[in-house]
Amino acid sequence: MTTLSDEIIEELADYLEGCELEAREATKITDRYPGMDFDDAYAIQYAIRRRKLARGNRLSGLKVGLTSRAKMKQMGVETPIYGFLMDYFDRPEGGEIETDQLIHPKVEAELAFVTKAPLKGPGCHIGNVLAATDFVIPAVEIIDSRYENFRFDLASVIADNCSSSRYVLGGQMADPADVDMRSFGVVMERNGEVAELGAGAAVLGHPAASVALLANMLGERGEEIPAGTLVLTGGITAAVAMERGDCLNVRYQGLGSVGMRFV
Ligand code: OOG
Ligand code: MG
Repeated sequence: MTTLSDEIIEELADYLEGCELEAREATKITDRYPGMDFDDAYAIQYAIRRRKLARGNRLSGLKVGLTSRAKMKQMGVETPIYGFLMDYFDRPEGGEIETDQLIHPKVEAELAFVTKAPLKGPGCHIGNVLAATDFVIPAVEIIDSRYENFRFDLASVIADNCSSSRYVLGGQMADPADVDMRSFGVVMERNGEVAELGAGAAVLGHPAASVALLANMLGERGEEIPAGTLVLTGGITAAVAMERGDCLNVRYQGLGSVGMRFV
């Protein structure tokens, strides 16, 4: 049940999306509406999604965030959240990320799943996810909270589409049966130096658990993960801040690497 009126939800969606599109910092929306709840927050996020679809942008996937202890600790928020990805977030492997379109980007190494059958909660588990997975593929998510210094509470970040801004897929896709996703190692190098490293188990014990959680959270709204959906399962390590001129290279055990340059 939302506590905010439809009018205020649309106004906040307009405000946060405007900040995204113009790379402007936003003030935390819970400062103005301290009583808002998670239903309000997702209502704002879905309003932003509808605005983009109405403008002709296409949905390109879904993401789950705050799924690893490293991320939860870094952000001071302990509950996994989900958001959406749009076609214009997509950047090519080995390409450039334009920093003047962003406020203060950070990068996350993630394992992405692409489904071949719908997944619907409640009751969705890792087994259902693996059976419905077409392939997994390495991903880097570029997050860019619209809030000053990435300082937010859960409701504010959910409304801000979980800081989503860009993503890069790359490396090699793989059959889920061929990847030991718990011991799957990632090494993030910024300008040739190791910045963070971790293993897949950091994500809820197993990255597929993140997809199951998403199916179960969507199930509460009567929604499902359709076949053919790209799902980013969440940063394995803490996120790393990038500036103009920085190069990123992430190595994914057995699945190649993903690189990009911030210009
Ligand atoms: C929220 C988004 C978190 C992840 O992978 O954990 C996220 C944030 O930290 O700004 O995308
Ligand atoms: Mg992420």
